[in-house]
Order: sequence, then C-alpha cells, then structure tokens
Amino acid sequence: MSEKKLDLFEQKIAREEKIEPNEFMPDDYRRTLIRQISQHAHSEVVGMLPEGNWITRAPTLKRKLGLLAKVQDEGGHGLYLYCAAETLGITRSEMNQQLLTGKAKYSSIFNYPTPTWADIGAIGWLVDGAAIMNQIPLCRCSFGPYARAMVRICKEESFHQRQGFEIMMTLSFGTKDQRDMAQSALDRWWWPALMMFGPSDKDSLNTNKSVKWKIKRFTNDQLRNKFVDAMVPQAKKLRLTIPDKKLSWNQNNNNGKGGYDFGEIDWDEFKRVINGDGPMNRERIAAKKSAWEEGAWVRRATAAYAARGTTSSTSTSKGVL
Ligand code: FAQ
Repeated sequence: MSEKKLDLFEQKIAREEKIEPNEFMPDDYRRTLIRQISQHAHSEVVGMLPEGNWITRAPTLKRKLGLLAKVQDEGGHGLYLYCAAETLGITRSEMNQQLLTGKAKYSSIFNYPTPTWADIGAIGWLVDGAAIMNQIPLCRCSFGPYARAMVRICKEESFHQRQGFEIMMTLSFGTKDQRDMAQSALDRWWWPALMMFGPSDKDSLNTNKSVKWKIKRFTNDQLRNKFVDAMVPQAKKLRLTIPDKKLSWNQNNNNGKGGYDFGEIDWDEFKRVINGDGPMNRERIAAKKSAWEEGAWVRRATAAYAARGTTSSTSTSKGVL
C-alpha cells in the first residue's frame, strides 16, 4: 500500500468526508467493515425470529398489524445492510454461509426466548432502544453506504421503540397480572440489553481501531452508560423497577453532569451466548438453516428468470412468464 494513498485516506477521514466503495481503503478498514456490517445484517434478520413468534398470537388486530410491520422492517434493515456489505466485495451467499456455519456472529440479544406478550414490549422498548443508541452515531460512520443505510434504519427503529414503550405502558397500567408480566419481562431483558453494546472497553478488540477510523464514534462503555441514563427515567414513567440493586445516581459521572452507576454485567453469560451456548442459539441457527434449504426453489427460480432475461430481452412480452 503506498504511503501517499494511505495519507489521502486518513486526511479524508479527518475532514469528515465519506469513503466510497470504489476508493482506496486499507485492507483492515475493509475487513473490519465487512465484519461489522455483515454481523449487523445477520442480527436484523435473526432478530425477526423472537418477535415473529408472536405474530399469530398478538392480543389484538392493532397489535398484530404493528408487530407484522415491525418484523417486516427488520427484514428490510437486513437487506440494506447486506447490500452495503456487498459494495466491499463480499457476496450475499458468502455472508449467509458465514452465518450458518457460525463463523459470523449476530447480536447476543436474539438468543433469548419470548415467553409472554410483554417480551414483545420489552424488545421494542429496550432492544430497539439499545439499537438506536448504538446506531444513531453510525449515521456518521466514515463509510458512505453504511452511514446512508443507517439513516433510514434509525428512523424506523425509533418508531419501534415508541411502539414497545407503548406496549409496556399499557401492560404496566393495566391489571395486576399485566403489570407483573411487564415487570418480569423487564427482569429478563435488562441485563441482555446491556450486553448488546459489547465487551467492556478494556476487553474490546476492535473499538480503538474503529473509533480511529470513525466507523464507531463512541466506545462500547460510553454507549452503554448513555443507554442506562436514558432508560432509568423511562422505567420510572412505566412504574417498573430495573433489576439492579447497585443502580444509583453519581453526580461525578460525565464530567460532573452526573449519570448512573450500575452493577457488574455477567460477562461469563455474555461469552457463552456469543459462542453459541445461549438459551436459543441452536434454535435460531436451525431456523435460518431450514429457511435457506426451503428457499432453494426460490433461488433457482430467480436465477432461471435472470438467465432468461439476458438471453431474450423480449421474453416477458412473448408470454414466457
Ligand atoms: N453480540 O471488539 P468488539 C438490532 C463480538 S441490531 C454478539 O467490541 P466491535 C435491531 C464482536 O462482534 C443489533 N457478538 O467488537 C433489532 C467481536 O467479535 P468478532 C446489532 C458481539 O465490532 C431490534 C467481539 O465480540 N447491532 O438490535 C456482541 O467493535 C429488534 C469483540 O467485540 C449492531 O450490530 C454482541 N452483543 O463492537 C432487530 C450494530 N458484542 O467479530 C430486531 C453495529 C460484541 O471479532 C428486533 N455493530 N460482539 O468475532 C456494532 O456497533 C459493533 O459491532 C458492536 C461490537 C458494538 C456490536
């Protein structure tokens, strides 16, 4: 790699200009983006499974429509992100193979079950809430296609978060059973939501490099802290209790502006889940494998259709379809 090219690349990043796919970039920048964007895409599509599980059982037609639209949005996010990753020179089928063989990760959070309707509220409120906290800064990522994809994704995730909060609000101000259901969903999802931000800064392998290249704008711990600070008042509005006895206001945090201290995350659990041994890992991968196998005829049909299009541009008008 010539020094001059590297210099120009770094200057562009320093000037807050976007790097586009056809421009020079260091191999490691490309590799780290492929890793992060493809894992992000996998998270969106695997993330459809825990909520998809409730579409047929949503309590009202209004809730069913909202959930259906949300799950469909997540599929769309996966597609934008796979397309952004493809501009870096990896194919969709390579990415898919990496997911199915366990070479690529997807977010730990989607390896937890959704036993009650309140889990759907908790996912919208907390999981989409954590996703937004992490993803708004990605709209300023130095790589153009990723940054642009994130703008639309964040708008939709914000809507999902409001929807989740509203489900939690309805339950929490409903009957005692509904309120208990909302509290136990918060108990189940709180700590896994904090794990979504990744290992603590001292253990994060990629953060320094990614922050230097303006792929990530904040470290994992910075975003996690911001998330806790944003969620505590929301939990109070819901009259729910965050399951952390060590949660307390500390005026010294954030350079004297204040912020919450919180308890220690169970990093052993985090490691187990990202290494394939969470409560639902096997089921999630099995579902993706069977979707891939059962979708073989669709891939064959689209490939055959595309091949016809190249040999005869008038095939449609001749009624071949
Ligand atoms: N789960 O060195 P770092 C959503 C891995 S989308 C699994 O700190 P990095 C929408 C990490 O990949 C949620 N693996 O890594 C939705 C790396 O492994 P590797 C997904 C994790 O990349 C809502 C290793 O640990 N969002 O929720 C996790 O600098 C509702 C070392 O970690 C994104 O992907 C984890 N939680 O920081 C959908 C956002 N954390 O690759 C449906 C974009 C870390 O070396 C319903 N991604 N690892 O083998 C990011 O911002 C970053 O990739 C982080 C990790 C922050 C996730």
